[in-house]
Amino acid sequence: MREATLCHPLRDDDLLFIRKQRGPGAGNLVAPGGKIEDGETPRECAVRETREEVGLEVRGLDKRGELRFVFGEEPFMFVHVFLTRDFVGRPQETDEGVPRWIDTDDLPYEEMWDDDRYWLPLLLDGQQFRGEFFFDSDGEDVLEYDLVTGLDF
Ligand code: 8DG
Repeated sequence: MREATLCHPLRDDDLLFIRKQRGPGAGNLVAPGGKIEDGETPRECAVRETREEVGLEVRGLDKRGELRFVFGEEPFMFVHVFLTRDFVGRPQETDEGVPRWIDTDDLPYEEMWDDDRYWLPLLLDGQQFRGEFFFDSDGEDVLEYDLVTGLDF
């Protein structure tokens, strides 16, 4: 299964998102992140993708989650989820899109992947989690999921 990362910068009560421009999930609001390259650790990937996609230099990362996605019968992606409050720079527009800080009390889940509504509240609540999400074969809707908390990454 392909492995990828998500890196959620948190500034006071705001999380940083960009609107994904291409590929699966295009049009969704997502955190910076992407596929892990050969020889790269998940943390290195999260730092690189955040630099490339929004121009922030991440200094410290908290690993908060591991998510496994299945589309129909097909494994789609395994994603390491990080949170960071420790970064320098200002988010900048890149080819990946226009970055946007969004108040965590008012997150527009309807503009995100269908699974995010289940685990983003755990991330914001300081929890660590592992989840498995079974989507329809188009990768549009979550049909079933299993989410456990109380982990220590
Ligand atoms: P590319 O060079 O292949 O175009 O892009 P990349 O940036 O390396 O990879 P990508 O296709 O954008 O990587 C997938 C990203 O999408 C990765 O950050 C993980 C994220 N992602 C999923 N599924 C879900 C999901 O259900 N929710 C959220 N929030 N993010 C997801 O793959």
